[in-house]
Amino acid sequence: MSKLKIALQKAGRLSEKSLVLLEECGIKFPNGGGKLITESPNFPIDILFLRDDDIPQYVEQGVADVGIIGENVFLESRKDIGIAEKLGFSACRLSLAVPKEVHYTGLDFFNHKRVATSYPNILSDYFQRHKITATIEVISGSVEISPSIGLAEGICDLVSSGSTLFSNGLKEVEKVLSSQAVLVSSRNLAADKQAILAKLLFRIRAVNNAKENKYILLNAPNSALPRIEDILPGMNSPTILPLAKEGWSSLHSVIGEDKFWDIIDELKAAGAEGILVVPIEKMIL
Ligand code: PRT
Ligand code: ZN
Repeated sequence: MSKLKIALQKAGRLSEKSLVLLEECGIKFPNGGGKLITESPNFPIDILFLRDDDIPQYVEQGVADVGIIGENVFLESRKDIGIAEKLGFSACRLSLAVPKEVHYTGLDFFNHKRVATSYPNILSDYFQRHKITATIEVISGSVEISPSIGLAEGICDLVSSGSTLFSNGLKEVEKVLSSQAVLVSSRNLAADKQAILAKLLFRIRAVNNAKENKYILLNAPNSALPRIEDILPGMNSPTILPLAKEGWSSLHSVIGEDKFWDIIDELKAAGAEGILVVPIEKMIL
């Protein structure tokens, strides 16, 4: 039987979270032990451990069928592969930054300046779109020290908390790209591999939908139910069960994690009591 080959980052920021996602999808695999390839005993998948920068090429060439990388690596690679799913973890942004003492008034600052980056393709597209003429100095690491050693007037690098920029005396001035981990896929998968990928995607979506939602249970007087049902934008209509207490019901529904605190206040105001919010492990839509 054919198997799907998935490429994951061997050691880095995406490694652990990629493996956790597969585990949450019920896919088991032996403890790597430094091996470059390992097979799952309970799902038709082989895992290849690679450097993230090599993954787009391997997927394009069919050495791997799918892979997990940052959107930044996907776009920079310019390989002919597709994004099958955005995965929601390892979020960061690719930003332009300049020394903090610079009086920055807009993108024009970069005209005829040197900008150091490991993302020359993304940056040159960005400058072209914004009609900026700058020299891009390509370096592969420690981009943030370039201004202080006189290599460039600005940098374009990944930022998450901003503390690396801060501790190097730089300030973020423009966001070039928002990025997160994505599942990339070859454009020519055989039908049997496509079927395995569909199964994998079904599981990934169930896991990620669950993370974005909470299960909510509450008690309310029957007179308050119509108002409460309006407040709760559940998957379907909520489940309502009568309580032993005369004229009261228990209501169960699903709410988005992001709306949670706003909705709680409205529910209390509408007469809800004993509100319980619990995590959902898997959610099939
Ligand atoms: O060895 P290999 O080539 O496989 O790994 P790598 O060193 O190229 O990549 P790695 O493990 O550092 O990052 C993998 C992916 O994680 C990136 O391609 C991004 O999609 C994502 N990611 C998320 C980040 C960050 N957040 C991040 N903060 N990648 C890098 N950084 C670095 C950034 O380059 C800068 O040096 O962290 C520093 C900034 O962080 P803050 O928190 O100080 O702003
Ligand atoms: Zn890398």
